[in-house]
Amino acid sequence: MQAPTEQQLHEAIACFPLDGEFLDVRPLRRGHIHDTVVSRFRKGDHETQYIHQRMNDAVFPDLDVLMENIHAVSDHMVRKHAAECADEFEPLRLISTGDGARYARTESGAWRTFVFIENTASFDRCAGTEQAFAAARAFGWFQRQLRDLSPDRLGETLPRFFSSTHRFAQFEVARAAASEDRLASAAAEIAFALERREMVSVVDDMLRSGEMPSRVVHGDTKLNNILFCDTTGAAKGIVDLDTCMPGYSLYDFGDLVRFTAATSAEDEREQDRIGTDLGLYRALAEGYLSMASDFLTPREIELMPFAARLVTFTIGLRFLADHLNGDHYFKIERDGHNLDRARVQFGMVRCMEARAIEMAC
Ligand code: GN1
Ligand code: MG
Repeated sequence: MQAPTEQQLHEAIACFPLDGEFLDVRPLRRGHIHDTVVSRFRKGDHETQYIHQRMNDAVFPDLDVLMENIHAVSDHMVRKHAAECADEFEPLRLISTGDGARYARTESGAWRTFVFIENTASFDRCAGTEQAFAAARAFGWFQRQLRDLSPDRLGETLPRFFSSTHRFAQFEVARAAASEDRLASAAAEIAFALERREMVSVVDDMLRSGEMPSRVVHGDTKLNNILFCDTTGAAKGIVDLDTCMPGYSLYDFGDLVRFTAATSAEDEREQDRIGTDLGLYRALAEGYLSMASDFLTPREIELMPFAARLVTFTIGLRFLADHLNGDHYFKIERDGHNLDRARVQFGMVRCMEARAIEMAC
């Protein structure tokens, strides 16, 4: 899809009842899925910024369900925040269109708008254990706020999104249909994945038997989905509610470790930089438990290190499957980009396997 023109941006923004005089709009590079821009409005001396996103309906074919989920989560958190008068974290506020819809359909695509949380920044790499603790505490807070929102209230926007068994099956389908070239390029990663087939059913089996509770989760707990205060460095809020769906709490913890405790970028090409930092892992576990220890079950707490391996492996499988499929899902910036991403995830899994004893809580 082509980048929106200036005029298309204006048309999209005009669908939302935003107060004040429009000043400007700039692109924001964020995520692998949607197109994101930020607008500025002025009223008197006060400036407000808004996030506008053109949604990718190839990834999210049912935008109505997606936006109902996001509205349910945002609304629940905004109401709780107001009732608690707590100000450590800010909920993400969704703005309806002038007609009261959750999003706007325009000629250039489907657009939604959020209030920008001011004086904050996001980071692609973790600065140290203090930031890791704050990041995990923020996601612990997020799950805590949602612990009384029944998973039945949310639709499964992306069916079986969190299921590792499903992701393994998708990888198998991609492998069966892949070109000789792609198979050859990924031979080592394919072998790595096949050797770990057994781990993928562990959580799915526990969810089915009721041993693991189903909960509303964030579903994409990368460090760069947290907004940190520019002045104090404290975590202020969480963005990207796309994958808020019924899932299991440890998915969020595992994905957080995958990204934040990584010793390299998600798409690192230098093999010897890839790994998981144990000090960051511990800070993440402590930060998460500082908010979540009283509502997680003992079994969930015990499985935290396993979840870190499982989720990292599962997202590696998704990158690998997309490479084998010819790169249709994740945006890429170079040939072999998804294979590089898969290699990083699998390198981290290998590292965590070797340190499983040290990672136990
Ligand atoms: C995608 O677009 P982004 O970066 O927010 C993906 C996540 C993956 C992530 C890997 C809807 O998220 O599931 O973990 O890339 N989102 C979707 O970086 O598939
Ligand atoms: Mg996301």
